[in-house]
Amino acid sequence: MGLLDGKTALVAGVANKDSIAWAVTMALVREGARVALTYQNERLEGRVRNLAQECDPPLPCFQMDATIDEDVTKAFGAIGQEFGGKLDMLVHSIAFARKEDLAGGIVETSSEGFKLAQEVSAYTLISLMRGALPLMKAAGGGSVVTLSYLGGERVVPNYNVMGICKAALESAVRYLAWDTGKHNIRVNAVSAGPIKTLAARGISGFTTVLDQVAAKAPLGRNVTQEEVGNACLFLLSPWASGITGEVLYVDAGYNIMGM
Ligand code: NAD
Ligand code: 0WE
Repeated sequence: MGLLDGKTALVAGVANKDSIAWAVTMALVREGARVALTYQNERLEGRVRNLAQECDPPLPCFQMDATIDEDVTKAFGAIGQEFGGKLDMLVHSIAFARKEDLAGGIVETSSEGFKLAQEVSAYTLISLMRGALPLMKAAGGGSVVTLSYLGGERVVPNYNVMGICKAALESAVRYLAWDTGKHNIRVNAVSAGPIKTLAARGISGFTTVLDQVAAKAPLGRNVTQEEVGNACLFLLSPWASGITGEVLYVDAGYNIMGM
């Protein structure tokens, strides 16, 4: 008996086995959910399909660049087919900014770099929810989770334009929660502590960020993808039926500290 037996989920944002989205997928599968994955492009297809094949039964995978409306429409069409027109859960685990915008002065941020980061990292939550809405209405409701980071509300040096994106994302969570609550859809964010994933590998000084958290957090360590996955599972599950528009910290307690 799983917590999510018979429920359906779409997870967007798996790049490899280190992805937070993959840890969420594993938690959902463990609890009996039927999970479909979307991958950004052909470059990631092989890796994502290999991971999906390791599951029993293998997970269906669909290509979707979340910034391309046609991809989103097609992917949700395919997911509707796969799951009999109903979707209970959606996971948005997508972010991107140009590398040059994740270092140096925020004053130097170009309009193009800003727009790109906002479109990919914040607007896509809205696009994906638009795609999911008819399927969640058909299911009688749903639950949506996105991934955020403390840099959206406090200054984390070099997080820069991504911090502004996460502030927009967390605000979008509240507005979307308000907008879709009437359909029994809940929308929440998990604010994760730093984790060494593909998205973190490109960042110089990331090891310093990890060490700072381990030194200052109440738990005296960093968090794992699995811990973030389990918190997402909770918010997606009926145990969180009274929670919407919320940001839940999974950061070993780091955010509570004043020094
Ligand atoms: P990751 O690189 O594994 O995941 C990022 C994903 O975004 C990739 O799968 C990539 O394909 C996808 N993506 C980017 N642009 C896309 C587009 N146009 N269309 C579709 N997909 C696109 O790294 P991750 O650390 O697992 O990141 C997942 C989420 O977690 C991000 O929102 C990130 O900001 C957030 N987060 C990460 C950390 C961390 O320290 N790793 C901490 C807090 C929050
Ligand atoms: O959200 C993120 C990182 C997202 C990200 C990562 C990259 C690296 C490769 C977005 N765009 C890109 N673009 C690339 O070209 N995190 C929460 C992880 C992260 O990134 C930081 C952090 C933390 C934590 C950057 C500076 C300081 C701390």
